This record gives sequence, structure tokens and C-alpha cells, in this order.
Amino acid sequence: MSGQGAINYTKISFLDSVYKATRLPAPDFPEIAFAGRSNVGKSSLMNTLVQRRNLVKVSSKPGKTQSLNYFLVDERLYLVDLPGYGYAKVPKAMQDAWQELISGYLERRDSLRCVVVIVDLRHEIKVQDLELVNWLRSVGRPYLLVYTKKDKLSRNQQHKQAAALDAGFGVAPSDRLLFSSKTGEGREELINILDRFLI
Ligand SMILES: Nc1nc2c(ncn2[C@@H]2O[C@H](COP(=O)(O)OP(=O)(O)OP(=O)(O)O)[C@@H](O)[C@H]2O)c(=O)[nH]1
Ligand SMILES: [Mg+2]
Repeated sequence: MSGQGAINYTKISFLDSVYKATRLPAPDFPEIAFAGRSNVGKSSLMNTLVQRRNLVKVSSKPGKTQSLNYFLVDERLYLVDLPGYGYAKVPKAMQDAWQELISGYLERRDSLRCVVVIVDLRHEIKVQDLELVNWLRSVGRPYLLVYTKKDKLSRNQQHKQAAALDAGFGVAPSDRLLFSSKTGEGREELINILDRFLI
């Protein structure tokens, strides 16, 4: 990735929805995946990153998406929108299928450079988020924590919540990023951090 200049994240197109591990695209490019609870703001964050209003569908029915949605950026990078987890109304069988598809993908996809784990800055730590992060640590997969919906809190509350989440996940402030899809705050920093995973 180095030597090619800055990645143009606004040059983006939808590639494919993948429902089976055997249907993943050829690993021709490095990829970044976006994970998090249903409704946390994954699609919004991706839209902010690529500066499109609704390229990644902001769904009215949380928990519906069961596929890995691939986007090609600047003809040299894949962004992958993962189905949200933690939505109680998803039937057990679908949750199991999610587990199998996603955990296999997260563990074995060699071209996957970083999993962006998105959590809501307003909420206290959720067991599934911690489980995901601990599991990524155990399989040695690089990840980045992003605390989003920053705009919904006062500055004072932002600091308090971020400190609580840092303690819960066991990370230093330098290992995570505060973000707002509404104001675009954090976008430049996110791009800079992703660059480091792509070298
Ligand atoms: N104020 C504010 N609202 C946000 C932000 N990010 C997301 N939202 C809102 O949160 C809701 C859910 O956002 P989505 O981006 O669809 O969330 P998602 O994680 O993709 O949801 P699923 O695809 O169902 O898993 C929408 O109403 C968004 O407008 C943010 O940074 N600030
Ligand atoms: Mg979504």
C-alpha cells in the first residue's frame, strides 16, 4: 500500500453480498471489516468515512443483514460491513449461522488487516463487545476500537464514558478513537490509523 499515495475513500463501489465462506471474493486486496452491535452506527460510520449519504444502507430493521457486504475502495482496498450482533429478535439458528460465518471469516481471512469494533459511547460496556475484543486478541487479529455517537454527549460526559469503556476493554486512550458520524469528527484520524494497518 505504501508508495501509492493517499487512499481515495470517496472512490467506492459496492461489490457483493457474501452469505457463505466459500463465496468470499479472491483476496486480491487488503481489507478492513466493521463490526459491532446492531444499530450501533456501523453503516453510518462507513458512509461518513467514504463521504456518501447512503451508500451503505442504514436499515430500518436491525438484525436483518446476515451477509458480509463488500465495497471496493480506490481499486485497492476492500471495506466489509459485517452483520450486527446482539439483536435479541434474531432467531437462534441465524445467530449460530452468524457465528460460524463471521468467526471463520475473522479468524482465517489472511487479507483482513484490521477489524474496526464500533461501540456506542453513551452505553456501558456490553458483554458481547468485550467477548469479541477478547476473542480477536486470542486469535491475534488486529483491531481498532471506535466509540461513536460522540455528538450525543457533552464534553464532560464524553470523557467519563470513554474512561469507563477504556477501563472495561483494558485499552489506553491512544488505542481507541472517538467518532461522530453526524459531525464527521474522527474521520481524518480514522483514515490515518487505518493507513498504519495497511502499510
Ligand atoms: N447522532 C448520531 N446518530 C448516529 C450516529 N451514528 C449512527 N447514528 C444513528 O443511529 C442509527 C443506527 O445507525 P446505523 O448506521 O444504521 O447502525 P448499524 O450499526 O449499521 O445498524 P445495523 O445495520 O442494523 O446493525 C441511525 O438512526 C443513525 O442515524 C452518530 O455518530 N451520531
Ligand atoms: Mg448497518
